[in-house]
Amino acid sequence: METIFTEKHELRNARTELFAGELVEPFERPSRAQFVIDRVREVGLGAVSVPDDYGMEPVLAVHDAAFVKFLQTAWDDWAATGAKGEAIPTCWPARRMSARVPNHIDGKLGYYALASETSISPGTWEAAYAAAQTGLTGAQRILGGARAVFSLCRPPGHHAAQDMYGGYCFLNNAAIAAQHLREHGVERVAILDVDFHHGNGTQDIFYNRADVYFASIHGDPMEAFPHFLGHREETGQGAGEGYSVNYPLPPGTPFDIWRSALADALDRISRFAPQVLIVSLGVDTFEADPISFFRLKSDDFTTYGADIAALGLPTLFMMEGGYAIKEIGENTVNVLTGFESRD
Ligand code: Q9C
Ligand code: ZN
Repeated sequence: METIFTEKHELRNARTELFAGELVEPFERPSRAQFVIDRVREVGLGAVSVPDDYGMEPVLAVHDAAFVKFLQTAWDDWAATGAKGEAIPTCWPARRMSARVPNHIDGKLGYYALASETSISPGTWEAAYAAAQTGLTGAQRILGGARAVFSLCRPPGHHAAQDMYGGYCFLNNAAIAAQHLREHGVERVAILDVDFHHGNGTQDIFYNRADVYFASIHGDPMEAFPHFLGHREETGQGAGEGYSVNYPLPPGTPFDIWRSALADALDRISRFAPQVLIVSLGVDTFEADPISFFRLKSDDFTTYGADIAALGLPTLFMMEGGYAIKEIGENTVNVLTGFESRD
């Protein structure tokens, strides 16, 4: 399996994350991608290639133009205020307030952020753009006939919506890849989100569409981030009714329960009959993940990689979360080698 990867991810290197009332070193840090690419090379997964550049058009096919402009200029606007730290929102358009986009960067941050843990730092836009191109290049390989590709995207994307960033995400890499596939002759795309957290951004982007199926297995939002989306009742809207499915699971969920949810999701995806499957691959379901509460062990990742391969679909794996840094390489690559063992 080919891996798409660029060192430009290192441009996303925030110094701060607001966590438990303190500014800490971000969980979503450059060494994550380094451990994953090291493991890809160690097991000899396949060629490692740098992404091609598809420009802004595929990004703007998913994201709001003013939101993208905000991401491009946020750091400079913030720095121009003389702020000493990184850009963190401190106010939001809460219930019954105006939906107008403010001029001042403090107002813009609150307007476009869905959470406050994700500090904007210099280089954030450049890294987010490179991650989107990493996903697009993977999608292009699938269009060229590849059975499976791994886009090692960083920063991740599944919390980013059409006009929102947060949860360590800025551009929705999986949604951008899915839309690109749709615009290049692929009629039906399924996105399977196995990250511990609900893929709120991806679900929102495709919620009223019947051409992109979305399935997510995640910590119950009553107990876990992003808290405000990912309930079982969310199944799509309008033309998209029946084209989203959610499996919120409780704290302490072990692999056998998680795997039953996966089996149901794979069954529904199979009945949707997509031409391509995108896997939003977060390995924060691992038992030792520092911010999550499922109990998957390293071997379980191999097992479910094979489960996914049994669908027999061209499959684009895209990196999302996973914060047990020491094991992130093994766990991620186990999914990919598990897939290939059944392929
Ligand atoms: N107390 C991804 O995995 N904060 N994003 C969690 C826990 C945000 C995760 C707080 C977690 C974002 C891509
Ligand atoms: Zn996650």
